Amino acid sequence: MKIDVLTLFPGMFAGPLDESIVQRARSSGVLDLRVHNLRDYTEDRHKTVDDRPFGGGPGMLLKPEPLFKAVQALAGQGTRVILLSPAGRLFSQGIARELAREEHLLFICGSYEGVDERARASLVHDELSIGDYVLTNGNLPAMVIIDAVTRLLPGVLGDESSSADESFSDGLLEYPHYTRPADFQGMKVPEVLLSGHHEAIAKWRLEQAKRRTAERRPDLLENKNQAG
Ligand code: 4HQ
Repeated sequence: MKIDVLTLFPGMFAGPLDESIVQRARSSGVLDLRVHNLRDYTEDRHKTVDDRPFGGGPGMLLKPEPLFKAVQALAGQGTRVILLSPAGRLFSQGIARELAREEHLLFICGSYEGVDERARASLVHDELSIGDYVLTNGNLPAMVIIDAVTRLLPGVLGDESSSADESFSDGLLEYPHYTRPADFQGMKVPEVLLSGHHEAIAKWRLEQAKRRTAERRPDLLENKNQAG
């Protein structure tokens, strides 16, 4: 998969996407990730990317010209252009699965108050939000989505940690996990997990996952068939 990112702060992406599983996906060639500075697509002497809103009001907006130029340069036929915005569809595991099937994603990370409406309407296929709170820009949301999508790409996760166990408990919260020692300061690991009885273990885990979900996130049980 190819992912391009358009941002005013390319430095924010060094670190989170240079470590761990995402880095492995990149070195193995499964993910081709490129971060671009929107300022490189300006044509004026001052490299202006933002301006004040017509009609007044607080903050600044990303100007249309650099956005049009950048998207024209970076997007092709098979590109899905995504804008990060609190006004977007709420990102979910289902959307992560959808995006993992695309060949090319282009993320536009807005800053300040957002982007000029003409750029949004003409260039953007999909607006996504990572939650109902206000961040300083779209960089962290883009990184969150890239992370969630990358781990779904074929060959990125090993067999052990992969989707098999995830689909078994699809839409449920995780069951409780234990590692050694079997007795830590008198706190014991549930007997069934030490039994070697795989069927009983699977049954116990599913029950625990359902109980936790009912207690903590009953909304997940109600939406189970729609959301995924
Ligand atoms: N912002 N989910 C404002 C977000 C956000 C979110 C990104 C802040 C866009 C202009 N994006 N800028 N929450 O709060 O995606």
